[in-house]
Amino acid sequence: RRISLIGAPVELGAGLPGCAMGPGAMRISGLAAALAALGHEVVDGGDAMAAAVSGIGFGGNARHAPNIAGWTRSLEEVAYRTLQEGRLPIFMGGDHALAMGTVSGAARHARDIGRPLCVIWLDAHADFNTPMTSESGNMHGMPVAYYCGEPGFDGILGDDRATVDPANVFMLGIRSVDDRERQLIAERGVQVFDMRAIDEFGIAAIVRRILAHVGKIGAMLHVSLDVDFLDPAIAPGVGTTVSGGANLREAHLVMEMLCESGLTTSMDLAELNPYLDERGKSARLLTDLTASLFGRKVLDKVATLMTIP
Ligand code: DIR
Ligand code: MN
Ligand code: MN
Ligand code: MN
Repeated sequence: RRISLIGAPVELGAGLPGCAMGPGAMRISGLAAALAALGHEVVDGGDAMAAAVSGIGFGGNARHAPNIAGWTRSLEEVAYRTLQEGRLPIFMGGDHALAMGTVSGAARHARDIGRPLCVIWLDAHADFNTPMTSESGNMHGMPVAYYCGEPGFDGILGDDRATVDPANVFMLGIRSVDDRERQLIAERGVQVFDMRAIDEFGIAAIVRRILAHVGKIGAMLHVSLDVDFLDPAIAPGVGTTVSGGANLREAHLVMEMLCESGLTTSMDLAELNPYLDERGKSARLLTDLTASLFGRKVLDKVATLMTIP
């Protein structure tokens, strides 16, 4: 595949500084080389840039709205343009507010070509707050609400912006949701598979059904991976750790199943905070997981039980 790596050093969406160093850490961890070794054509497009949008201010609680509005406009355009050129963008974050732009741009491209866009949201959090519901005011807790078209974010992109149907958003790994956020995701019909669902049904059964749906409706697929989807024991480099996350094998299994499906058309690697990481541990894991998604595997063929006589 033709892959573009794009740095998205957004950090004012999070409560703590440090995510702006994420793209640098991902480059040092060897992401480009790992993907090239799998036979992909990889171009590192450098870091995107953004200018704050003056005069942006919402009602309610949204810290650094002018900065995040600028990033949303910039990344929306980069995502749209990259997909239009027939390339697969991987955004190296940057906090998760980056997805306000990346998913919106992917949605615009999908709308242009008459296909729906599905999103697989791998995260401890639902990120479905709006400026009206947020307790923290941190905009990395709002991207899903934004790209699903919730009101309260006026003036970032035009009124004709492309949005995602909440029924096409599949959340996995969720284990921390605010009260008003919980109400909103239920009302909008977001498909939430929390850690309890993963424990009970197994992550493979869930992912298999999601991918069957995506294939059936002929959708494009954006995969957004927040470091805190992973258990803090394997991925400490994030500002909002929540215990009880996905383990190493569950995370790789999701990636391997995504790989086999061939459905992924764009991706975010979000919330890596190298200042909080343990000597590059989380950055290396993100690189390994991305490599799994793009073809690294243990065997050439998936083993089946039927091979035992
Ligand atoms: C919390 C935490 N729901 C908030 N959110 C996120 O601030 O809105 N932490 N995204 O990573
Ligand atoms: Mn997130
Ligand atoms: Mn999170
Ligand atoms: Mn977060």
